[in-house]
Amino acid sequence: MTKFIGLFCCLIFASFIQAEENKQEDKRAEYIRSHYAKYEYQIPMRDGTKLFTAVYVPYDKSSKYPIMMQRTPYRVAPYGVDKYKAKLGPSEIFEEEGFIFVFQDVRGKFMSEGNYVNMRPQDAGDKGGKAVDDATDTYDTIDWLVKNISNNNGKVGMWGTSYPGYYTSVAAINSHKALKAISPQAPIANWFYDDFHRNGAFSTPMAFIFFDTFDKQREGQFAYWPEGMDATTPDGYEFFRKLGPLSNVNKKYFNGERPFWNELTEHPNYDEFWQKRDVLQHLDNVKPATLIVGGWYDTEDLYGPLATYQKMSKHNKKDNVHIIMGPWYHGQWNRGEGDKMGEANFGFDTSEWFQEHILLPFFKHNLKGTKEASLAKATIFETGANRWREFDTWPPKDASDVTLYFGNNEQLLTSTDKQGGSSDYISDPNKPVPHSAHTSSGWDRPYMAEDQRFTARRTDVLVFNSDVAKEDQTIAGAIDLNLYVATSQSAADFVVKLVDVFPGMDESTNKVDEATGNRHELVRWGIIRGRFRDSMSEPKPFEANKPTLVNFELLDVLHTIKRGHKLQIQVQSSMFPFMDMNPQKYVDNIFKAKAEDYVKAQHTLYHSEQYPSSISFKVIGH
Ligand code: PG9
Repeated sequence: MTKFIGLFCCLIFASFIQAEENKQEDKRAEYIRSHYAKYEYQIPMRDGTKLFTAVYVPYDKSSKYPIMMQRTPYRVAPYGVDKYKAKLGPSEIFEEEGFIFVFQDVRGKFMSEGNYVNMRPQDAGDKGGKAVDDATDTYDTIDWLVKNISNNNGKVGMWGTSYPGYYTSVAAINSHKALKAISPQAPIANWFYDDFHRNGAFSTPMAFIFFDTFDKQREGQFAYWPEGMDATTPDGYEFFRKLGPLSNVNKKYFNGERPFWNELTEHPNYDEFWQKRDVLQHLDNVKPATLIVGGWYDTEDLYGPLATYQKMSKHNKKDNVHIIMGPWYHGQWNRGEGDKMGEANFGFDTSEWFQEHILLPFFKHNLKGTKEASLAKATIFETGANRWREFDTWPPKDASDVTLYFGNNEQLLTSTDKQGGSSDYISDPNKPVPHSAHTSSGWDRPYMAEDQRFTARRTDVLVFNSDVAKEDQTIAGAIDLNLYVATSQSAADFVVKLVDVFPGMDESTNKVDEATGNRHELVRWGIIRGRFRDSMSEPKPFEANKPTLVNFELLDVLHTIKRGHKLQIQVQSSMFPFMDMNPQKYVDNIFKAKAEDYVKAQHTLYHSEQYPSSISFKVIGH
């Protein structure tokens, strides 16, 4: 009975919270309606194509306002001048501060005319000609807005997350002179490294779920989002295992009717198709002030912000490019509380801190000319220690090198193992290592900081531990992996995870730590499809049982392994269903592999003097 009363109280409490949240949302909507007038335009581009654009203008005319624009392939709904968005800025403090907010459907999507091209190659050249791409569309739109929207102050800012983050980077190519500030947030930089590709491995759930609706072909303009197929189970592991080889996606579900899915499967290697879609090659001359935003736990676009920052900051003379990396999942900085990521706890609302102290001051300074505190080159959240740090380069220059070698008895050593040895495991495509202990569609987020005890205890996962740290050790930047491996077959993936192992006892109370004792918290993971070990464009098989060097990198971290903790490395050959399963028998194109190509294999990791597998990283002081 008490159980039922407890449950009843919980339900009442939950509906009370929901009612409070709804009230808050209604208040926001009311605020926006009473402070902004909405207009809709079809803005003509240089080739005559018209792009649908919604504009929200402050009623207040006591001063002129800058424009904050977002271009999106995800639609600018709701449509109709009487229908308002529930949110105009990255957060409500932008709406209160006052900007002219502009949202545009990109060429060929929803209510805009023209043809849509996924990650369209940006090849129209400089802005004088008649050729069009997304950069010229941005230029033409800005030109029209500053000339036609009343009470604007002639300055434009752009922001967007993910695909809209990519369109924000694109705006910097031969940019319009009115574009003064951009914030590409989790921008896609290169679709062979972001979202569904990772060093040649493929995220079936992401691509499958996304392209089911996004890639549905329809004629003309339309306001609604197409319907997707119904899920048949909440369990992605089950669903994607039953799906079988990737060639079944068209046979069982897409029926050949998702054009970009088809293109993707025709281009399994990093060929010209993908190379043309690498926006980084165009980012050498970025004029607007730039603030790149990324999340350490972004399972979709972590490569994008880091690579965009490296490219923009190295190749531009002006010191106008900044980055912030927080403890966030995809977009959490604009919509979540940013105090937790699954089981990891950061102690305070890092998203609110970012909006107030970084993002709004950045746009106000560059668009309204206010004298805000100057922004560090790199503002980076240090996980483990849970605090913000500022650097004048990222990764920090002032750092020392550490190399740890894999050794016998599950050890990580500071020198090569004199005893010599190797560790092996059987990788079975019929029973791949799950990417999470929890059930999801296969495309989830909190797994990025999940407790890894569920994999440490499997026989197909190798585990190596450092000694217990005697003092705090802060790892900064990317982690280099040098793995000497062999397989009994001709193809293999290697997944490496960097894990922070918490002590069992709380050092302040000398008691067992019930909450976090012995937690194995995931800090970073990465994968390489072994065929791409020497080149992403020219794959090749492994020679069976021959020790072979595989080099790759785990993307950057800023993480402190605290005194009393251990650094753990796990090595495995699947991360399912988030990553597709390698057949383990070499075939030219895995998208066309057959069921019989998926075979069990024994994989070996060497840790001897002759084949000294190792990891290297940089550590910084406090
Ligand atoms: N980068 C995200 C995405 C693109 C394509 C597939 C899946 C995810 C995004 O725009 O959210």
